[in-house]
Amino acid sequence: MSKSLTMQNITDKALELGFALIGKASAEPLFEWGREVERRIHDCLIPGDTWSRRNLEFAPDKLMPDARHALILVKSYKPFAEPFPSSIAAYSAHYREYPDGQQSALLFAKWLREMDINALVTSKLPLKALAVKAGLGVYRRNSLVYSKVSGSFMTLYGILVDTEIRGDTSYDDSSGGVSECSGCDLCVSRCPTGAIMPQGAIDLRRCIRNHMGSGKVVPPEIREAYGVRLLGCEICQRVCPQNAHFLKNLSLPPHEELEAFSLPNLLDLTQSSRKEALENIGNVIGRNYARKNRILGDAVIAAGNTKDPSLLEYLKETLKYPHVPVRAHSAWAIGRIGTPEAQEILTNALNQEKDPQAISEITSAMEKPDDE
Ligand code: B12
Ligand code: SF4
Ligand code: SF4
Repeated sequence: MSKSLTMQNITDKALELGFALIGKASAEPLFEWGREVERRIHDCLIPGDTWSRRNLEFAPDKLMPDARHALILVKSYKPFAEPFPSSIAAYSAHYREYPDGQQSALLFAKWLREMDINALVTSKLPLKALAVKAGLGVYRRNSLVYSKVSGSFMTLYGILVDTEIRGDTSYDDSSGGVSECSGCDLCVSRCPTGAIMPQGAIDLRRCIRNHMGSGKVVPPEIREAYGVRLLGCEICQRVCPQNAHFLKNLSLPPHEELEAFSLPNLLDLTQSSRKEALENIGNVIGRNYARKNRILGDAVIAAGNTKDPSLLEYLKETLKYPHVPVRAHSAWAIGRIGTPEAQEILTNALNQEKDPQAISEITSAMEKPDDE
């Protein structure tokens, strides 16, 4: 039982658990972050209703009244090689790495509690702002934090502690916390939906990732930019010259893992296949993301973007699925495939459909067959 831990002890333990870096920031409220969120909600860059459901908290003492520090743990990962094979819906390595890092963060907190230090693992704090404050990296214009060890390819975890931890980390990558993007604006110009504002704020209405997993109808103007992806978009990281070094020698996930993300597997509505498919992808990206209607809604968009007529046999079934966004996306996807068979499926569905939003999607899909 000892409360006299130093940053050196803490760093040794973090490295032992597989983290690349750890830093500490004081537990004072992050007023600047709070003001920036308010501004973005006011300017409609952040939709206020969905944001409040995230329950992010800029004042650490709301989560732990006697918090002294926020410890920020950094786990580095290699992104996957791209493109994925044509019938596979892509997912970002971030989501594969996150659950393991979370387990390690929980072990870290347990270890701290064994030293009589109250420790709370939380994802409810602004982790990027804290990482920058802890000197672990800098913000760049794509709104992500970059460290010297991983570029932007890292996952962050926060642990609040109630005890003073002496000493500093041996590195300081803060450079004032501000990006050195200078003349570059590649992420701004290459984001397929124009979601990155020149000043470095993300317009959540346009960011593809913000629509993924929402379970809602994705605005039609965003759907094509999804590409054949299921979870995550890395375009603004892959075009970044500051990440070039970390984008060498990449590999695809193992074959068995990729199979779980094959579109026929994801779209098959047969009861037993569905359960198995969700279990398999949940084992990779975590159960929180592997939710039935949400996965199906996004998989259908990815299927439309393959323009592969062999997927019509699945899409004609998802076009009858109970959740309206899945039907709406299915109509769009079938229209995008655009073969005579696709037209026939849409015509038949129009006679059966009762929901006004789904009817409108079927009608637009029939009116504008995608003949690019
Ligand atoms: C909400 C959220 C999202 C939202 C909104 C993202 C956003 N940029 O706000 C959506 C769903 C879109 C999203 C997407 C992604 N996310 Co996210 N997300 C979060 C979450 C929960 C909160 C982020 C947040 O605080 N946003 C609010 C804004 C106001 O905060 P901010 O971006 O820090 O804003 C500051 C800067 O803009 C800076 N600033 C202001 N003006 C300027 C001007 C310039 C020039 C610069 C450089 C900076 C700057 O000051 C602001 C206030 O402090 C965190 C987890 C957490 N608990 O923190 C993960 C997190 C940020 N996401 C993460 C990741 C990996 C992603 C994705 C890459 C996932 C993927 N592969 O698709 C994408 C990237 C999209 C992008 N370019 O941001 C990682 C980031 C790792 C890193 N290297 O930074 C985090 C930390 C998750 C984690 N635990 O690892 N995400
Ligand atoms: S994650 Fe994709 S859609 Fe979102 S800002 Fe980056 S490039 Fe644009
Ligand atoms: S692509 Fe250019 S502007 Fe965008 S984050 Fe990287 S260096 Fe900065």
